[in-house]
Amino acid sequence: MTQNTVAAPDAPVLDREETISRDELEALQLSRLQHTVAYAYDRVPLYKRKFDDAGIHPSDLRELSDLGKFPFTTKEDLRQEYPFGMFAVPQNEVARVHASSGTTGRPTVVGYTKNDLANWAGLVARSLRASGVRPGMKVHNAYGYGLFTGGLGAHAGAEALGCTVIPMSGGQTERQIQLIQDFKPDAILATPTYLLTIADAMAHMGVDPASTSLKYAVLGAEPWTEEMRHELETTMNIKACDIYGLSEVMGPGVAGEAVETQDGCHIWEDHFRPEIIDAFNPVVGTDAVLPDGEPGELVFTSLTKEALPIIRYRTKDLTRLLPGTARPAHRRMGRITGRSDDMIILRGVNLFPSQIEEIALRIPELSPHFQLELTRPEGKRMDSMTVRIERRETVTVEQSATAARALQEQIKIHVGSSCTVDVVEPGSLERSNGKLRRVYDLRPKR
Ligand code: DLL
Repeated sequence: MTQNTVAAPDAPVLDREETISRDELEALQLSRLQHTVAYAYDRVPLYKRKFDDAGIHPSDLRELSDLGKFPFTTKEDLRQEYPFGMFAVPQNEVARVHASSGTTGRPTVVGYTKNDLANWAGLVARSLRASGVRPGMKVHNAYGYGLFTGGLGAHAGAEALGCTVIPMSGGQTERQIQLIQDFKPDAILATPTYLLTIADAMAHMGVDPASTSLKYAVLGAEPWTEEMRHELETTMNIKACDIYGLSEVMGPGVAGEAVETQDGCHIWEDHFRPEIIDAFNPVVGTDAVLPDGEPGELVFTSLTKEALPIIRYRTKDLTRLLPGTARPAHRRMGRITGRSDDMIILRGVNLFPSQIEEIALRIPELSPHFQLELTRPEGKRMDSMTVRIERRETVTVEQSATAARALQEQIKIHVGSSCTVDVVEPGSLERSNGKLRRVYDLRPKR
């Protein structure tokens, strides 16, 4: 258990949709879903083509489970329709666009009508409130502003909630720290690894990270673990909650975590219908939809979006659906273990960086700063992995050698892979400015 001295926030007034019964919610989902599939079919040529090819018509959607008969949408579809081919409204009704950074190929472009922006802000406000943020609080927003949905999405949500927003964006860490000390914000919005960068830089500047005015952090945009939550909560004396989302479906605020339970993000099911499918089944059809509780790939259908309705979007995020708790009608998602396309296959063993984070943070001598390097040594047919990880400042080189052996053993036991562990000097690995790159794959391309 994490110990900290942050008091529970006052009980908030919730949206009506947060408190409705599951039956009421499903009735709302069905009517919104029927509208959305018909709307997408009528207005977006790609959907008409795909539905016709699959021999399915919007009128075939009579109950929620019929959704499984409709074709999936992928990132590739959005790329092919670049830039605006998937928009369902004329350009003059598009109030804003965002785009993914797209390290390879074309970026994916997403659009919002005024109503979409209002719904988005409302859902981010709902997520922040669930995570302990209250009207009147000062909110330091360190998600990057610009085409990325994090900065402006979180900004609008915090404003809609009635907070005072400090629009910092990512980077310029020393300045962020100065302003945290001067403006005394109650909450911070950032990626978990960027908050770690801030905490680390505070310590170097002689500022005790546990002594700031910050009480709540709402962290997302990349995978993180319970061990990382514990690390951040204890070093900063805050309550840290998760927030999930993706541009293609909306942006941050598709799902948010409640501070009183801290047991995973509630998917806001009045706006999105989630499904879990068998990600590794090569022939994905209706039979690929898995029951709640089973791990697989998360798929979303939007229920209210106007500019970019999205039908059965394959997120590539791996998780499972769990029953609602703090918001009983809204199912939760388990922590994202990783993305199906980020999975490392090392000599036949599947692994995700989050597994290494989980194991490493249980070894007190090791810090949360690590990278994974994958290589294929010359003349060898086998790949190898090096975990490069910083030791804690207080730990000697001798102590870290024992820790390295412990990490190597634990990875072998829990993941099943042999690897090399290289414990490096504190401060020597690159720090995060937003979404952190953990994996450096230097293997020759096949
Ligand atoms: O990262 C939206 C966002 C901004 C969410 C700020 C939360 C906070 P994209 O850039 O489109 O959008 O990236 C979406 O990031 O498919 C996941 O793989 C990952 N991701 C987002 N939130 C989480 C999270 C934003 N809480 C992709 N845990 C998604 C794990 C997350 N992964």
